[in-house]
Amino acid sequence: MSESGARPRVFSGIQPSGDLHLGTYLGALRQWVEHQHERENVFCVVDLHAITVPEAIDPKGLKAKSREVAALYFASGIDPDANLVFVQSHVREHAELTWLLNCTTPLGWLHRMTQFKAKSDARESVSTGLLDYPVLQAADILLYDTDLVPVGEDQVQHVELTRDIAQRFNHLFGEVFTLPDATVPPSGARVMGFDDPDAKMSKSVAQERDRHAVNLLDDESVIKKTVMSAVTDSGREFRFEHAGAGVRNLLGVLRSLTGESYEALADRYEGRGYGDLKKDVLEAILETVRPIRERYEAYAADPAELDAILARNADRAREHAARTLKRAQDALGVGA
Ligand code: ATP
Ligand code: LTN
Repeated sequence: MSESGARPRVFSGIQPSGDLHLGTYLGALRQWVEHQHERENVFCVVDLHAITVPEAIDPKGLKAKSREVAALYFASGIDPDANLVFVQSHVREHAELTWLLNCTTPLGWLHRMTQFKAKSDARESVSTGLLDYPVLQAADILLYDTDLVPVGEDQVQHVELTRDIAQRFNHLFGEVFTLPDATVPPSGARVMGFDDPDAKMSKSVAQERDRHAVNLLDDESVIKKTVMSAVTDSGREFRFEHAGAGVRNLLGVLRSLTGESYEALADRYEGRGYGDLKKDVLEAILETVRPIRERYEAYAADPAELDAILARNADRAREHAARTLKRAQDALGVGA
């Protein structure tokens, strides 16, 4: 449990590597918001993770993107007075603990990460940072004595690796780190691409393909085109277990947005066409993103205020991070 003993401590983050989409909202942001007042939360914009791929390195654009992602955290309902929200690179301790953990983590563990395999297979040349990415993620989590890490399904392996890294360190050098657990939402943990329901909806793919994702800041006309052109088969099956991947994805999104069960949805659409399902998915998405977009505009209109909030929070985060880093340094015999 966290230092206070009362509320579990939470850490999670999203990379400023593109536009936040429905998958990021349902898999991560919404569960952060739902439980924010029961927990002590640290929500980070993980820009050091973003630069593990060269296309994210953009001196002017990346800082703006980090601000945009922070504003979207608040616009999605994260209360700025009740949570710590900051940009990862503003707290140097993240990079520094990563080095210490690099030196105590077996290289073979990193080669087993499925996300590294997927991302590196798609590239001719890969940075050292891309392989080391899960160690930076472990540093993020461990610096704040985190109990819970709310993420989508694709990140569970990284959180399990974080536990292994912490356990090994504690075993070899003394009890320094709290062991975290991943939490995955009951629905929406894996939203698939609307243009390719066999692959996870992803920010990077969305940059290349127009109809892949619904982005939280897309215009309504764009969202309409994306949802109405979602790939389905030509059948009429609405029972989740029997439907094709595209229809299962639409049913999953609708269930996640409305809270209705798959049985209720199958009954409702029986004898109807997939066009009706798409219209309802569209309506549910628009109702969700409209208020987010409105609140986002308010934050975007005052970048100086946003920067001030992020700077204050980074100062507070640094205090906690520095204490943990000191414990790790002392355990290894480095540092002043
Ligand atoms: P990239 O394509 O740049 O790797 P991404 O779209 O996968 O990005 P991340 O920043 O890696 O997004 O993920 C942020 C959070 O959102 C993580 O907790 C992740 O598990 C969750 N998430 C991302 N995509 C989805 C998805 N399609 N369905 C459910 N959760 C998702
Ligand atoms: N790797 C994660 C982003 C991330 C993260 C974290 C999530 C970086 N550090 C710590 C949870 C906890 C991703 O790509 N979604």
